[in-house]
Amino acid sequence: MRTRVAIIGAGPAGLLLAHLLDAAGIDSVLIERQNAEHVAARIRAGILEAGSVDLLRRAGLGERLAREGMEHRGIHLQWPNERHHLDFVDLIGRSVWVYGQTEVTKDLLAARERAGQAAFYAASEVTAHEIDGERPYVAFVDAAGRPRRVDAEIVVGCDGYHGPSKQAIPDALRHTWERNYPFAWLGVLADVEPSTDELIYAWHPDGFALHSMRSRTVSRFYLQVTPDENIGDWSDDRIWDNLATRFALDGWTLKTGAITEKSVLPMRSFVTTPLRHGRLFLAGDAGHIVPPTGAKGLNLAIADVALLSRALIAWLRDGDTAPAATYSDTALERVWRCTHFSWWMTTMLHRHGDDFDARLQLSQLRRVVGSRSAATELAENYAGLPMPGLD
Ligand code: RFL
Ligand code: PHB
Repeated sequence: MRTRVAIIGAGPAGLLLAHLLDAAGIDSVLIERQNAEHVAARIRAGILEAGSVDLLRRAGLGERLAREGMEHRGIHLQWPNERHHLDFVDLIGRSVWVYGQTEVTKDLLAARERAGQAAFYAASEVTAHEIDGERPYVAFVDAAGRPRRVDAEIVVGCDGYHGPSKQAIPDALRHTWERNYPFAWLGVLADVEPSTDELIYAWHPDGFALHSMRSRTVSRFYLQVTPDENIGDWSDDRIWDNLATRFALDGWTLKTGAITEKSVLPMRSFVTTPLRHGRLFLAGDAGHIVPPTGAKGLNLAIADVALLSRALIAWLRDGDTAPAATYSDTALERVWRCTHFSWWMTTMLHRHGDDFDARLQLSQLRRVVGSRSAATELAENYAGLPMPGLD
Protein backbone atom coordinates (compact mmCIF):
# COMPACT_ATOMS: atom_id res chain seq x y z
CA MET A 1 0.00 0.00 0.00
CA ARG A 2 1.21 3.54 -0.83
CA THR A 3 0.38 6.83 0.80
CA ARG A 4 2.02 10.22 1.19
CA VAL A 5 2.29 10.25 4.99
CA ALA A 6 2.33 7.14 7.20
CA ILE A 7 1.31 8.06 10.75
CA ILE A 8 2.13 5.68 13.60
CA GLY A 9 -0.32 6.12 16.49
CA ALA A 10 -3.92 7.36 16.45
CA GLY A 11 -3.99 9.36 19.66
CA PRO A 12 -4.92 13.05 19.45
CA ALA A 13 -1.60 13.94 17.75
CA GLY A 14 -1.89 11.33 14.98
CA LEU A 15 -5.60 11.86 14.39
CA LEU A 16 -5.30 15.66 14.25
CA LEU A 17 -2.33 15.50 11.89
CA ALA A 18 -4.25 13.17 9.57
CA HIS A 19 -7.21 15.57 9.64
CA LEU A 20 -5.14 18.69 8.84
CA LEU A 21 -3.31 16.90 6.02
CA ASP A 22 -6.58 15.64 4.58
CA ALA A 23 -7.96 19.21 4.58
CA ALA A 24 -4.95 20.18 2.43
CA GLY A 25 -5.58 17.29 0.02
CA ILE A 26 -2.71 15.12 1.30
CA ASP A 27 -3.57 11.50 1.99
CA SER A 28 -2.24 9.54 4.94
CA VAL A 29 -2.56 6.14 6.57
CA LEU A 30 -2.90 5.71 10.36
CA ILE A 31 -1.39 2.63 12.01
CA GLU A 32 -2.51 2.15 15.63
CA ARG A 33 -1.74 -0.54 18.17
CA GLN A 34 -5.09 -0.45 19.97
CA ASN A 35 -8.59 -0.85 18.57
CA ALA A 36 -10.67 2.28 17.88
CA GLU A 37 -12.97 1.70 20.89
CA HIS A 38 -9.99 1.62 23.24
CA VAL A 39 -8.58 4.83 21.71
CA ALA A 40 -11.94 6.60 22.14
CA ALA A 41 -12.41 5.48 25.75
CA ARG A 42 -9.07 6.53 27.30
CA ILE A 43 -9.59 9.08 30.06
CA ARG A 44 -6.79 11.60 30.09
CA ALA A 45 -6.43 15.35 29.87
CA GLY A 46 -9.27 17.80 30.43
CA ILE A 47 -8.12 21.35 29.70
CA LEU A 48 -7.67 23.02 26.31
CA GLU A 49 -5.72 26.24 25.89
CA ALA A 50 -7.43 29.06 23.98
CA GLY A 51 -5.04 28.45 21.06
CA SER A 52 -5.90 24.73 20.93
CA VAL A 53 -9.60 25.62 20.84
CA ASP A 54 -9.03 28.13 18.00
CA LEU A 55 -7.09 25.54 16.03
CA LEU A 56 -9.77 22.87 16.47
CA ARG A 57 -12.46 25.39 15.45
CA ARG A 58 -10.58 26.43 12.32
CA ALA A 59 -10.10 22.77 11.45
CA GLY A 60 -13.90 22.32 11.51
CA LEU A 61 -13.85 20.42 14.80
CA GLY A 62 -15.40 23.08 17.02
CA GLU A 63 -19.10 22.37 16.84
CA ARG A 64 -19.57 19.99 19.78
CA LEU A 65 -16.80 21.76 21.68
CA ALA A 66 -18.77 25.04 21.48
CA ARG A 67 -21.94 23.26 22.65
CA GLU A 68 -20.57 20.99 25.37
CA GLY A 69 -17.24 22.55 26.37
CA MET A 70 -17.08 24.89 29.37
CA GLU A 71 -15.11 28.11 29.13
CA HIS A 72 -13.19 28.98 32.30
CA ARG A 73 -11.80 32.42 33.07
CA GLY A 74 -9.03 31.00 35.28
CA ILE A 75 -8.24 28.66 38.17
CA HIS A 76 -8.37 28.65 41.97
CA LEU A 77 -5.15 28.19 43.94
CA GLN A 78 -5.60 26.90 47.49
CA TRP A 79 -3.63 26.14 50.63
CA PRO A 80 -5.00 25.55 54.15
CA ASN A 81 -7.67 28.14 55.00
CA GLU A 82 -7.17 30.15 51.81
CA ARG A 83 -8.52 29.87 48.28
CA HIS A 84 -7.70 32.50 45.65
CA HIS A 85 -9.01 32.93 42.13
CA LEU A 86 -6.60 33.79 39.32
CA ASP A 87 -8.59 35.44 36.52
CA PHE A 88 -6.66 34.82 33.27
CA VAL A 89 -9.14 36.86 31.21
CA ASP A 90 -8.55 39.84 33.44
CA LEU A 91 -4.77 39.26 33.52
CA ILE A 92 -4.02 38.43 29.89
CA GLY A 93 -7.30 38.42 27.98
CA ARG A 94 -7.32 34.66 27.36
CA SER A 95 -9.43 31.82 28.78
CA VAL A 96 -9.18 28.02 28.83
CA TRP A 97 -11.79 25.35 28.04
CA VAL A 98 -12.85 22.20 29.83
CA TYR A 99 -13.36 19.61 27.09
CA GLY A 100 -12.02 16.13 27.77
CA GLN A 101 -9.39 14.47 25.61
CA THR A 102 -11.92 11.66 25.21
CA GLU A 103 -14.26 14.11 23.47
CA VAL A 104 -11.51 15.60 21.26
CA THR A 105 -10.58 12.06 20.23
CA LYS A 106 -14.20 11.11 19.46
CA ASP A 107 -14.58 14.22 17.25
CA LEU A 108 -11.34 13.37 15.44
CA LEU A 109 -12.30 9.71 14.94
CA ALA A 110 -15.63 10.79 13.46
CA ALA A 111 -13.85 13.25 11.13
CA ARG A 112 -11.46 10.51 10.01
CA GLU A 113 -14.37 8.25 9.21
CA ARG A 114 -16.08 11.00 7.19
CA ALA A 115 -12.84 11.61 5.28
CA GLY A 116 -12.83 7.93 4.33
CA GLN A 117 -9.05 7.62 4.68
CA ALA A 118 -7.30 4.38 5.60
CA ALA A 119 -6.58 3.44 9.19
CA PHE A 120 -5.29 0.16 10.60
CA TYR A 121 -6.25 -0.48 14.21
CA ALA A 122 -5.06 -3.33 16.44
CA ALA A 123 -1.76 -3.40 14.52
CA SER A 124 1.25 -5.12 16.08
CA GLU A 125 5.01 -5.25 15.48
CA VAL A 126 4.94 -1.74 14.03
CA THR A 127 8.36 -0.54 12.81
CA ALA A 128 9.63 2.37 10.67
CA HIS A 129 12.27 1.65 7.99
CA GLU A 130 14.52 3.48 5.53
CA ILE A 131 13.91 6.86 7.14
CA ASP A 132 17.35 8.02 5.95
CA GLY A 133 16.43 7.38 2.32
CA GLU A 134 13.85 8.68 -0.15
CA ARG A 135 11.41 5.79 0.29
CA PRO A 136 10.59 5.15 3.93
CA TYR A 137 8.00 2.58 4.92
CA VAL A 138 6.19 1.21 7.95
CA ALA A 139 5.92 -2.55 8.45
CA PHE A 140 3.38 -4.14 10.78
CA VAL A 141 1.04 -7.06 11.34
CA ASP A 142 -2.63 -6.17 10.86
CA ALA A 143 -5.58 -7.12 13.06
CA ALA A 144 -6.11 -10.33 11.08
CA GLY A 145 -2.46 -11.37 11.61
CA ARG A 146 -1.31 -10.53 8.05
CA PRO A 147 2.08 -8.85 7.56
CA ARG A 148 1.64 -5.46 5.87
CA ARG A 149 3.76 -2.64 4.54
CA VAL A 150 2.82 1.00 3.96
CA ASP A 151 5.20 2.92 1.67
CA ALA A 152 5.21 6.68 2.14
CA GLU A 153 7.11 9.87 1.48
CA ILE A 154 7.10 10.81 5.16
CA VAL A 155 6.67 8.78 8.37
CA VAL A 156 5.39 10.52 11.52
CA GLY A 157 5.71 8.95 14.96
CA CYS A 158 2.69 9.97 17.04
CA ASP A 159 2.94 6.80 19.10
CA GLY A 160 3.27 8.26 22.58
CA TYR A 161 5.88 7.66 25.25
CA HIS A 162 5.97 3.86 24.84
CA GLY A 163 5.85 3.81 21.02
CA PRO A 164 8.70 2.50 18.85
CA SER A 165 9.22 5.46 16.46
CA LYS A 166 11.88 7.35 18.38
CA GLN A 167 14.05 4.23 18.45
CA ALA A 168 14.39 4.54 14.67
CA ILE A 169 16.58 7.61 15.24
CA PRO A 170 20.23 6.44 15.59
CA ASP A 171 21.35 6.29 19.23
CA ALA A 172 24.42 8.36 18.44
CA LEU A 173 22.22 11.30 17.39
CA ARG A 174 19.59 11.09 20.12
CA HIS A 175 19.63 13.02 23.36
CA THR A 176 17.08 12.39 26.07
CA TRP A 177 16.32 14.06 29.37
CA GLU A 178 14.13 12.41 31.97
CA ARG A 179 12.95 13.16 35.47
CA ASN A 180 10.78 10.79 37.48
CA TYR A 181 9.03 12.52 40.36
CA PRO A 182 8.79 10.83 43.77
CA PHE A 183 4.98 10.94 43.72
CA ALA A 184 2.05 9.95 41.50
CA TRP A 185 -1.60 10.96 41.01
CA LEU A 186 -4.60 8.89 41.95
CA GLY A 187 -7.13 9.96 39.31
CA VAL A 188 -10.85 9.62 40.05
CA LEU A 189 -13.90 10.13 37.86
CA ALA A 190 -17.21 10.58 39.69
CA ASP A 191 -20.85 11.05 38.70
CA VAL A 192 -21.36 14.21 40.70
CA GLU A 193 -21.91 17.85 39.90
CA PRO A 194 -18.63 19.78 40.35
CA SER A 195 -18.41 21.53 43.75
CA THR A 196 -16.57 24.43 42.11
CA ASP A 197 -17.07 26.78 39.17
CA GLU A 198 -13.44 26.49 38.02
CA LEU A 199 -10.56 24.08 38.75
CA ILE A 200 -9.01 24.08 42.25
CA TYR A 201 -5.28 23.33 42.59
CA ALA A 202 -4.71 22.69 46.30
CA TRP A 203 -1.49 22.50 48.29
CA HIS A 204 -1.99 20.56 51.53
CA PRO A 205 0.33 19.01 54.16
CA ASP A 206 -1.16 15.60 53.25
CA GLY A 207 -0.34 16.16 49.56
CA PHE A 208 -1.61 17.96 46.47
CA ALA A 209 -5.23 17.68 45.30
CA LEU A 210 -6.92 18.86 42.10
CA HIS A 211 -10.65 19.35 41.56
CA SER A 212 -11.41 19.26 37.84
CA MET A 213 -14.53 18.36 35.88
CA ARG A 214 -15.78 16.93 32.62
CA SER A 215 -19.33 18.30 32.49
CA ARG A 216 -22.06 19.72 34.69
CA THR A 217 -22.68 16.23 36.07
CA VAL A 218 -19.21 14.62 36.04
CA SER A 219 -16.28 15.63 38.27
CA ARG A 220 -12.63 14.66 37.92
CA PHE A 221 -10.32 14.60 40.95
CA TYR A 222 -6.65 13.86 41.55
CA LEU A 223 -4.82 13.12 44.81
CA GLN A 224 -1.07 13.07 45.30
CA VAL A 225 -0.05 9.54 46.28
CA THR A 226 3.18 7.51 46.21
CA PRO A 227 4.34 6.03 42.86
CA ASP A 228 3.97 2.45 44.17
CA GLU A 229 0.49 3.14 45.59
CA ASN A 230 -1.79 0.10 45.61
CA ILE A 231 -5.12 1.18 44.16
CA GLY A 232 -6.83 -1.55 46.18
CA ASP A 233 -5.99 0.42 49.33
CA TRP A 234 -8.13 3.34 48.16
CA SER A 235 -11.77 2.64 48.96
CA ASP A 236 -14.31 5.21 47.76
CA ASP A 237 -14.75 6.41 51.37
CA ARG A 238 -11.01 6.91 51.80
CA ILE A 239 -10.89 8.90 48.54
CA TRP A 240 -13.78 11.19 49.56
CA ASP A 241 -12.28 11.69 53.05
CA ASN A 242 -8.93 12.69 51.58
CA LEU A 243 -10.51 15.03 49.05
CA ALA A 244 -12.66 16.66 51.75
CA THR A 245 -9.59 17.21 53.95
CA ARG A 246 -7.34 18.60 51.24
CA PHE A 247 -10.00 20.95 49.81
CA ALA A 248 -11.47 21.96 53.21
CA LEU A 249 -12.50 25.61 53.44
CA ASP A 250 -14.96 27.35 55.77
CA GLY A 251 -18.40 27.63 54.21
CA TRP A 252 -17.61 25.22 51.33
CA THR A 253 -18.64 21.59 51.02
CA LEU A 254 -17.52 18.85 48.67
CA LYS A 255 -20.39 17.09 46.91
CA THR A 256 -19.90 13.33 46.64
CA GLY A 257 -21.26 10.74 44.21
CA ALA A 258 -20.59 7.41 42.56
CA ILE A 259 -16.95 6.86 41.60
CA THR A 260 -16.86 5.34 38.12
CA GLU A 261 -13.10 5.06 37.50
CA LYS A 262 -9.87 5.25 39.49
CA SER A 263 -6.26 4.78 38.43
CA VAL A 264 -2.72 5.72 39.45
CA LEU A 265 -0.71 7.87 37.01
CA PRO A 266 3.08 8.17 37.14
CA MET A 267 4.57 11.67 36.96
CA ARG A 268 7.52 12.28 34.72
CA SER A 269 9.25 14.81 32.54
CA PHE A 270 10.87 13.50 29.36
CA VAL A 271 12.27 15.15 26.23
CA THR A 272 13.99 13.44 23.32
CA THR A 273 15.80 15.30 20.53
CA PRO A 274 15.87 15.72 17.60
CA LEU A 275 12.17 15.55 16.66
CA ARG A 276 13.14 14.89 13.06
CA HIS A 277 15.60 12.54 11.42
CA GLY A 278 15.56 12.16 7.64
CA ARG A 279 11.97 11.44 6.67
CA LEU A 280 10.82 10.59 10.21
CA PHE A 281 9.16 13.24 12.40
CA LEU A 282 8.02 12.89 16.03
CA ALA A 283 5.02 14.74 17.50
CA GLY A 284 3.23 14.76 20.86
CA ASP A 285 4.09 12.33 23.67
CA ALA A 286 6.41 10.41 21.31
CA GLY A 287 8.85 13.30 21.73
CA HIS A 288 8.07 14.63 25.19
CA ILE A 289 6.13 13.99 28.38
CA VAL A 290 5.26 16.56 31.04
CA PRO A 291 3.71 15.95 34.46
CA PRO A 292 0.02 16.93 34.21
CA THR A 293 0.02 19.71 36.84
CA GLY A 294 0.20 22.43 34.17
CA ALA A 295 -2.43 20.78 31.90
CA LYS A 296 0.07 20.95 29.02
CA GLY A 297 0.43 17.39 27.58
CA LEU A 298 -2.48 17.43 25.14
CA ASN A 299 -1.99 21.11 24.27
CA LEU A 300 1.65 20.51 23.46
CA ALA A 301 0.70 17.62 21.18
CA ILE A 302 -1.76 19.93 19.37
CA ALA A 303 0.94 22.66 19.03
CA ASP A 304 3.45 20.16 17.56
CA VAL A 305 0.89 19.03 15.04
CA ALA A 306 -0.07 22.60 14.09
CA LEU A 307 3.57 23.26 13.24
CA LEU A 308 4.25 19.89 11.62
CA SER A 309 1.15 19.96 9.42
CA ARG A 310 2.29 23.30 7.98
CA ALA A 311 5.78 21.93 7.37
CA LEU A 312 4.52 18.79 5.64
CA ILE A 313 1.99 20.70 3.53
CA ALA A 314 4.76 23.10 2.41
CA TRP A 315 6.95 20.13 1.51
CA LEU A 316 4.45 17.78 -0.11
CA ARG A 317 2.24 20.35 -1.86
CA ASP A 318 4.65 23.18 -2.67
CA GLY A 319 8.05 21.45 -2.64
CA ASP A 320 9.31 23.82 0.07
CA THR A 321 11.39 21.87 2.63
CA ALA A 322 12.45 24.90 4.72
CA PRO A 323 9.69 24.63 7.41
CA ALA A 324 10.44 20.89 7.79
CA ALA A 325 14.12 21.71 8.31
CA THR A 326 13.30 23.97 11.27
CA TYR A 327 10.43 21.87 12.73
CA SER A 328 12.48 20.18 15.46
CA ASP A 329 14.16 23.34 16.77
CA THR A 330 10.99 25.44 16.60
CA ALA A 331 8.82 22.80 18.30
CA LEU A 332 11.43 22.22 21.01
CA GLU A 333 11.34 25.87 22.09
CA ARG A 334 7.72 25.45 23.12
CA VAL A 335 8.42 21.96 24.51
CA TRP A 336 11.09 23.28 26.89
CA ARG A 337 8.89 26.22 27.94
CA CYS A 338 6.06 23.82 28.80
CA THR A 339 8.52 21.39 30.40
CA HIS A 340 9.70 24.17 32.70
CA PHE A 341 6.19 25.41 33.49
CA SER A 342 4.92 21.87 34.23
CA TRP A 343 7.95 21.17 36.45
CA TRP A 344 7.42 24.50 38.25
CA MET A 345 3.70 23.92 38.91
CA THR A 346 4.47 20.36 40.03
CA THR A 347 7.26 21.43 42.36
CA MET A 348 5.24 24.28 43.85
CA LEU A 349 2.12 22.24 44.57
CA HIS A 350 3.23 18.73 45.62
CA ARG A 351 4.46 17.83 49.09
CA HIS A 352 8.08 16.74 48.94
CA GLY A 353 11.20 17.34 50.96
CA ASP A 354 10.93 18.76 54.46
CA ASP A 355 9.34 21.68 56.26
CA PHE A 356 11.81 24.10 54.63
CA ASP A 357 10.45 23.06 51.20
CA ALA A 358 6.90 23.54 52.48
CA ARG A 359 7.65 27.11 53.62
CA LEU A 360 9.18 27.92 50.23
CA GLN A 361 6.13 26.50 48.44
CA LEU A 362 3.71 28.53 50.54
CA SER A 363 5.77 31.66 50.00
CA GLN A 364 5.72 31.05 46.24
CA LEU A 365 1.94 30.47 46.25
CA ARG A 366 1.36 33.71 48.19
CA ARG A 367 3.56 35.54 45.72
CA VAL A 368 1.60 34.18 42.75
CA VAL A 369 -1.74 35.35 44.11
CA GLY A 370 -0.35 38.57 45.63
CA SER A 371 1.55 40.00 42.70
CA ARG A 372 -0.06 40.86 39.37
CA SER A 373 3.18 40.18 37.51
CA ALA A 374 3.68 36.78 39.21
CA ALA A 375 0.04 35.88 38.48
CA THR A 376 0.47 37.02 34.88
CA GLU A 377 3.47 34.73 34.44
CA LEU A 378 1.38 31.74 35.53
CA ALA A 379 -1.60 32.84 33.40
CA GLU A 380 0.44 33.28 30.20
CA ASN A 381 1.89 29.80 30.52
CA TYR A 382 -1.31 28.06 31.65
CA ALA A 383 -3.62 29.65 29.08
CA GLY A 384 -0.94 29.00 26.46
CA LEU A 385 1.58 30.80 24.35
CA PRO A 386 0.43 31.75 20.84
CA MET A 387 -0.23 28.62 18.81
CA PRO A 388 1.94 28.10 15.71
CA GLY A 389 -0.01 28.33 12.48
CA LEU A 390 -2.65 30.73 13.74
CA ASP A 391 -1.11 33.97 12.50
P1 RFL B 1 -1.09 9.33 23.02
O1 RFL B 1 -2.42 9.83 23.39
O2 RFL B 1 -0.32 8.52 24.01
O3 RFL B 1 -1.29 8.48 21.70
C1 RFL B 1 -0.29 7.63 21.21
C2 RFL B 1 -0.95 6.57 20.38
O4 RFL B 1 0.04 5.70 19.83
C3 RFL B 1 -0.39 4.37 20.02
N1 RFL B 1 0.78 3.48 20.01
C4 RFL B 1 1.14 2.74 18.94
N2 RFL B 1 0.62 2.64 17.72
C5 RFL B 1 1.20 1.78 16.85
N3 RFL B 1 2.26 1.01 17.20
C6 RFL B 1 2.81 1.08 18.43
N4 RFL B 1 3.85 0.30 18.75
C7 RFL B 1 2.25 1.98 19.36
N5 RFL B 1 2.54 2.30 20.64
C8 RFL B 1 1.64 3.21 21.01
C9 RFL B 1 -1.12 4.38 21.33
O5 RFL B 1 -2.01 3.27 21.46
C10 RFL B 1 -1.87 5.69 21.23
O6 RFL B 1 -3.13 5.57 20.61
O7 RFL B 1 -0.11 10.50 22.53
P2 RFL B 1 -0.47 11.86 21.75
O8 RFL B 1 -1.39 11.62 20.60
O9 RFL B 1 0.84 12.49 21.53
O10 RFL B 1 -1.32 12.73 22.78
C11 RFL B 1 -0.74 13.23 23.95
C12 RFL B 1 -1.73 13.17 25.11
O11 RFL B 1 -2.44 11.96 25.09
C13 RFL B 1 -1.01 13.31 26.43
O12 RFL B 1 -0.05 14.37 26.38
C14 RFL B 1 -1.90 13.61 27.60
O13 RFL B 1 -3.03 12.80 27.67
C15 RFL B 1 -1.05 13.42 28.88
N6 RFL B 1 -1.88 13.15 30.02
C16 RFL B 1 -2.50 14.19 30.58
N7 RFL B 1 -2.23 15.45 30.14
C17 RFL B 1 -2.84 16.48 30.69
O14 RFL B 1 -2.60 17.62 30.27
N8 RFL B 1 -3.75 16.28 31.73
C18 RFL B 1 -4.06 15.03 32.18
O15 RFL B 1 -4.88 14.87 33.06
C19 RFL B 1 -3.41 13.92 31.63
N9 RFL B 1 -3.69 12.67 32.05
C20 RFL B 1 -2.09 11.83 30.48
C21 RFL B 1 -3.04 11.62 31.48
C22 RFL B 1 -1.38 10.74 29.93
C23 RFL B 1 -1.59 9.44 30.40
N10 RFL B 1 -0.76 8.38 29.90
C24 RFL B 1 -0.05 8.51 28.65
C25 RFL B 1 -0.23 7.39 30.76
C26 RFL B 1 -3.29 10.32 31.91
C27 RFL B 1 -2.58 9.23 31.37
C28 RFL B 1 -2.96 7.85 31.85
C1 PHB C 1 -8.11 16.98 34.06
O1 PHB C 1 -9.24 17.47 34.09
O2 PHB C 1 -7.93 15.77 33.80
C2 PHB C 1 -6.93 17.81 34.37
C3 PHB C 1 -7.09 19.19 34.48
C4 PHB C 1 -6.00 19.98 34.78
C5 PHB C 1 -4.76 19.39 34.98
C6 PHB C 1 -4.60 18.03 34.85
C7 PHB C 1 -5.69 17.23 34.54
O3 PHB C 1 -3.70 20.18 35.30
